[in-house]
Amino acid sequence: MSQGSDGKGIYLDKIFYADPESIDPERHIVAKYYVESELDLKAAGMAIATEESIGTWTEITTTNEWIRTKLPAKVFRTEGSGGTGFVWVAYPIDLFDLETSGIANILSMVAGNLFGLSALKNVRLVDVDFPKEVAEMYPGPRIGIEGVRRFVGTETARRPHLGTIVKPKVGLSPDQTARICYDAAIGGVDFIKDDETLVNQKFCPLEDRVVRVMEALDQVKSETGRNVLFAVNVTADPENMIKHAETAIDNGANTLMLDIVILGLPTVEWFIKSHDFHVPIHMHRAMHAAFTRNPRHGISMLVLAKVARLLGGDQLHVGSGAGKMGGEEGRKAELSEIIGFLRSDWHGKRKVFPVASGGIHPGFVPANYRVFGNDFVINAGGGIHGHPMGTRAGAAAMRQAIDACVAGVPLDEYAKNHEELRIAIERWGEMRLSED
Ligand code: CAP
Ligand code: MG
Repeated sequence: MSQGSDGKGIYLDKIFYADPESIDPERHIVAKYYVESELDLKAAGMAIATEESIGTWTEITTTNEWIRTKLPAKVFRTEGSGGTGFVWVAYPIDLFDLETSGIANILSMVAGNLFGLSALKNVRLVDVDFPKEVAEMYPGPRIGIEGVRRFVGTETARRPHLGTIVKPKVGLSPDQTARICYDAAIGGVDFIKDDETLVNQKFCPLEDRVVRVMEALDQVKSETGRNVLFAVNVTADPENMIKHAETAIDNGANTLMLDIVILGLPTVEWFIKSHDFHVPIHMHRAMHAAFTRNPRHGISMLVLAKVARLLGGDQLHVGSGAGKMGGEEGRKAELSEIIGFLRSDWHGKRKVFPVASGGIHPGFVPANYRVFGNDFVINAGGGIHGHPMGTRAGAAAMRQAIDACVAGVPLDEYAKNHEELRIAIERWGEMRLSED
């Protein structure tokens, strides 16, 4: 046992270590971390367990027997060699104030001070398992994949949903926005969203925008019979967020969008738990890359996805199999794990629609389809509104690319009889897939 004399602030006590058999997964939140340290893995894990439960850098004279026996987090498993690898830390449920501090209190421990510990050169929270007792405190998605599909009418023919982000992302008036939404919807999109940067700017007030866009989508419904979702971004401080959401819903909005990282997860928890607007919640993840991007440090997207599902997201941006913000080879396995999680049976919660977004155009659809399969939303902003023939043709080209994938026909083959797709491929090219 050392007591902080090494200048790294390490205090190790055997109470922060346990045999795996002694950990009851129903009585603990279990976090898996990747660490790089000069300490061996067990000690590195104990440093996390100490800091994030009852301890600090030295022994404490005020620690009583109950605290020492009931509340320490414990390392119970390591994998790797030297100081590099994975450690599993179990946090007893009794540590947490689940009723009145919820996700804030959980994150303050499993994802708190540990990222700054000098003893750890790098540390990444890669996964978290919540026991039933914690999961039951959260609604999970109220609508889920099936509810969204029911609204759009794709429960049986389970093709991917096509989404768009109105572009330019900011600067358009409500009328201009509505016209673009009409064209996109007529062209074949199922889902339209505000950009994460658009809320209630003077050039495009939220109320007017919702009124105009919903009129346009009603028009589409009367012409085609199709229901199209429009996600209104209500991201703001809590007071304004509620005002924006009520205004949106009162004017017919059928989806609400939250920038969940920017808002902070406890705000998302409060918003969803205390208000049921009876519409899907679309979760944008802007700012996530500040902590998800470095594979050796930070917090994984899988962890964010687990929390987002607990809190009640119906659709969540997860990155793409190919596009401007995804598709790196090393990240494919991680992406598949996240997609698998969102669509798995989990604590009885509804399933979340994974959303691929960022720099997507028709030429990238097959690469994304290969990773996601049928149950996902594929978004294109520039890849629709930048089509040389305009938004309507851009949406049609994306739908044709999706239809080609579902039919198992190569894109260039399908493009021979589909002009919009052919022109999109001429404009932006096509990503050829390897045979694996
Ligand atoms: C896509 C997008 C999204 C990003 C977010 C944008 O537009 O709306 O914010 O996809 O990325 O403004 O860039 P484009 P992620 O289709 O025009 O690129 O889903 O990876 O968090
Ligand atoms: Mg955006």
